[in-house]
Amino acid sequence: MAAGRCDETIVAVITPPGEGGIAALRIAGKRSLSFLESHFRSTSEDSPQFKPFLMRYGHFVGRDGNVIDEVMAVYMPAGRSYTGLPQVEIFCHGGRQVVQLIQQQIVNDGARMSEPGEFTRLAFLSGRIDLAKAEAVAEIIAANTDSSFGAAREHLLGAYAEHVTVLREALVDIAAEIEASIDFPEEDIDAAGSRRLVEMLDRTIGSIGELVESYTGGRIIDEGYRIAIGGRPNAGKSSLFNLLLRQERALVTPTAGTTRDYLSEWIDLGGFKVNIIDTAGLRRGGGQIERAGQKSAKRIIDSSDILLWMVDLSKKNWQAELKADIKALEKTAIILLGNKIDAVPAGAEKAWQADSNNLLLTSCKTRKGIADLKKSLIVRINDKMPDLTDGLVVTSARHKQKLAVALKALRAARRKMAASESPELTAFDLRLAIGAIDEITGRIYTDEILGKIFSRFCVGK
Ligand SMILES: Nc1nc2c(ncn2[C@@H]2O[C@H](COP(=O)(O)OP(=O)(O)OP(=O)(O)O)[C@@H](O)[C@H]2O)c(=O)[nH]1
Ligand SMILES: [Mg+2]
Repeated sequence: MAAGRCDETIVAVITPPGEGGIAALRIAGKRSLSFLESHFRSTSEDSPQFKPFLMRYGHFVGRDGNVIDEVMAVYMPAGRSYTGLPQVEIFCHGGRQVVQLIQQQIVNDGARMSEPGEFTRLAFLSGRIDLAKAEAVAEIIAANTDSSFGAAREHLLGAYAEHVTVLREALVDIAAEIEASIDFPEEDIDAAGSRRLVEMLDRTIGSIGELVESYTGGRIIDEGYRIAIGGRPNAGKSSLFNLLLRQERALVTPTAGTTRDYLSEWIDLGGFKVNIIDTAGLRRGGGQIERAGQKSAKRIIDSSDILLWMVDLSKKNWQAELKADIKALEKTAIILLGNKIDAVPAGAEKAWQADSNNLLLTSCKTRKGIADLKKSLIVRINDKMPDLTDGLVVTSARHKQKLAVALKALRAARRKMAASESPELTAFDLRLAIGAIDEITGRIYTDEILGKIFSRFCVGK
């Protein structure tokens, strides 16, 4: 696909599938304007030619001479379009058939249907945007909470890429000075000079370290905060799941062992994307299906950001059960919920309150404690968040990995400088770090990297 890309003209519908007021198609490549002009008929008498960026109204006419739809169309010249190539956009009525017919005409003329993310890939390859910004385009399309939108917007506006570029320049400066001392040993770096280099390197290591750390929150923004609901059968897990979802999603019955498989749903909690998973109740015994459900429940609990462990306070032996369960769970991020508080005699919960500070009393029946639980979850998520206002949060696992590689190399360089090892070795580590950073902005890339990134896009972006 890479070969011949420059000569091809590609087309895609850039609005979502289905019916809508308006749909849009984009054509990019050398022949885009001629494709448009061969189908466009102005309904007034003005010139048949398109001027850049001037939206025109007219008819889109098929090869057979029949009008397909009334459209608005615009032409953007090379270097001044989204892709950087000559580009055309056609706005027609948002009917499935209309859109398909227009697209088919352009394909019949010789255009190829675009692949997912191909327009943005072209924008990157034509040098119009860097790779971090291309990824931010995918992020902003996928953003459906306050926090993910905020981070994506800052990435798109470029504060993050700029910060990374500044860090890269600092490293290039340091490397250049060290390399000069290799090439011209008579210009050896003096004591003051090497102190200055070490300080610069320390500052850069600090900044990259902060970026790596911001990924704890960044991952939550991108992938969502994972909340697992666990507990013995019949504790009220599915009831809580439904309450948090505000819909009767999971089956709730008085029979222990109702939930066999796990259920996973997404909600917006305080502007954060949250993944809530209702699991099968954990207990010894049960049938084959129940045991399989419990196995997956353990896995979900282990990989969650927080476990809500529900305890049925109306059960006589809950204290002994809880003690044994906590020991077996080996999970530290946990909130204990003493549930069914409506069904126990007043004062009976005292034993519970003495236990620990990570606990709440709830009733899924009367909704007591549910608002407090939500508040405490939001506080916990916020605690993991870096400062989102400056946009310097790493939300991409790919970037985090490259930054970690850079950080490791820089720490090695720092050790070598401190030990006055040969400058060749230090310079080598610095170049490694610069290379890792270049993969973030796309200064260095392979088709494989691009393939991975752009396959996450939708067709038409
Ligand atoms: N009185 C009272 N009953 C509750 C409360 N929460 C849940 N229940 C009841 O307890 C029973 C079990 O509730 P579920 O939500 O199905 O419990 P579960 O933990 O999902 O159970 P399994 O899926 O079988 O592990 C149902 O009859 C619920 O109506 C509560 O706060 N108070
Ligand atoms: Mg259940």
